[in-house]
Amino acid sequence: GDAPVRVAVPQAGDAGLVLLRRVGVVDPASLDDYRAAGGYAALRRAFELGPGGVIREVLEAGLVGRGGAAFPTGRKWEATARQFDRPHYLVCNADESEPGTFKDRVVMEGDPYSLVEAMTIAGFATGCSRGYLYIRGEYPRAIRRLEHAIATARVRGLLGEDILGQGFAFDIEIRRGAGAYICGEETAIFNSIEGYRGEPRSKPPFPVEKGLFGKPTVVNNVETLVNVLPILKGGAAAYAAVGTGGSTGTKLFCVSGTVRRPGIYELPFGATLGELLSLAGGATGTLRAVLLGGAAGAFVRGDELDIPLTFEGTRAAGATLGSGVILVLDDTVELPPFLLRIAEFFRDESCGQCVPCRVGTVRQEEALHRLTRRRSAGDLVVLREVGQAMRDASICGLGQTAWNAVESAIDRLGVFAEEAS
Ligand code: L3W
Ligand code: SF4
Repeated sequence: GDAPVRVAVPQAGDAGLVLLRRVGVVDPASLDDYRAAGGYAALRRAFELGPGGVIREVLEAGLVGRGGAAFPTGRKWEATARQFDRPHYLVCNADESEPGTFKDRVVMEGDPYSLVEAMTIAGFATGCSRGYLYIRGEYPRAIRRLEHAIATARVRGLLGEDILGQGFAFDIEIRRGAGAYICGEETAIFNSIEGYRGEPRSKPPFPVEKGLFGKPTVVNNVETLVNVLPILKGGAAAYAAVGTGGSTGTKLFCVSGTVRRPGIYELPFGATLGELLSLAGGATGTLRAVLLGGAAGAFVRGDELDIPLTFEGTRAAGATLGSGVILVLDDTVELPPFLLRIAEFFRDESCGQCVPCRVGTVRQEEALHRLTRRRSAGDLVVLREVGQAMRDASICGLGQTAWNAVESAIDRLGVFAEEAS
């Protein structure tokens, strides 16, 4: 809908804020405000460094993708930049559809020029003259603000044929999604932009070699791209000094569920789950569990609050940071219907292209339906076998992760435990 997202930033106005520092402070419609608050200094720095220098900074900063998979951004940029096949394309993945994820929306609504500037830098570094901003259609306010920002940047010489008189040509086109979760998968975006059904393609080849229109393509999430601004402004070393060795910089966390102060929190990587929950005021009742990483993620128990919120820390704890979802469940939440809702979501959003996922998501939902009514050890076996088949044999991340949350609820939270005996 068009309702504003509440941004709960306890340290608003703090020097600690990096990505959200302008959100709620500048007028998102004003390019002058954006420039007065440091906007376009990073693009100027990019022109000084040259494309290779920008990629080096991004590599040295240790930036990894914020869409959930944490792939090194600099490696992706380097791999695209060196492709001889032309043209190269840039795609910004703003199809923010992971349940419980609303961070990119806050950036796009509150600081739209930051994304325009960051996309321009990414295009410059990787040899693209055209960028597509693929945004979910359910974000009308973000779309309006980005349209305005792109049009203004064009008029002011910050997009177009000769950006800032540097001889670099780049422009951005907005494409809206139409409500399908699968269109957040990078190769489904390509099909959607090209006018085909939003179905994922098999990888490899990776987009860096054959992406949009079969050409070398960089695909980055909104949050990933805006991180390039502080990297260029402060330098890679200063950026990498924040966070941990494996997860540098700050992260936007989407805190929701039965929690006192839901919203977006920006913290350096390395804070623990417990520290973030304290900032958010704690669970409204007695904490039962937290779903980390969204519907494709995993549950952790209420007594596992010392998990560090880093990619490596959550992985070591058998969970995932994903796109930064922290969905809090207190003891008033009944878990079986919650799991059923997740299973319905995946069944509904499966594109149906491959059998393990098309059939597996239906079987998973059916088994959960039966388990919520009458517990049976046989249905737990069905769930596990179907889940493993989806994980091993699905084409894309949707099918591969559709069993993660259910599995963790069974193994970690002991849901349906009495039937396992
Ligand atoms: C070049 C190679 N590029 C991989 C690229 C690849 C892609 C990126 C990650 O997302 C995740 C899942 C959930 N040469 C490469 C290469 N790449 N190897 O790196 O690739 P991949 O395949 O690991 O993941 P993915 O399919 O892009 C799946 C997470 O998404 N998820 C979903 C979140 C949804 C949102 C949202 O709504 N905004 O983010 C939920 O957690 O964790 O790991 O670009 O091309 N050798
Ligand atoms: Fe489609 Fe599911 Fe196969 Fe992905 S795993 S291609 S969503 S059917």
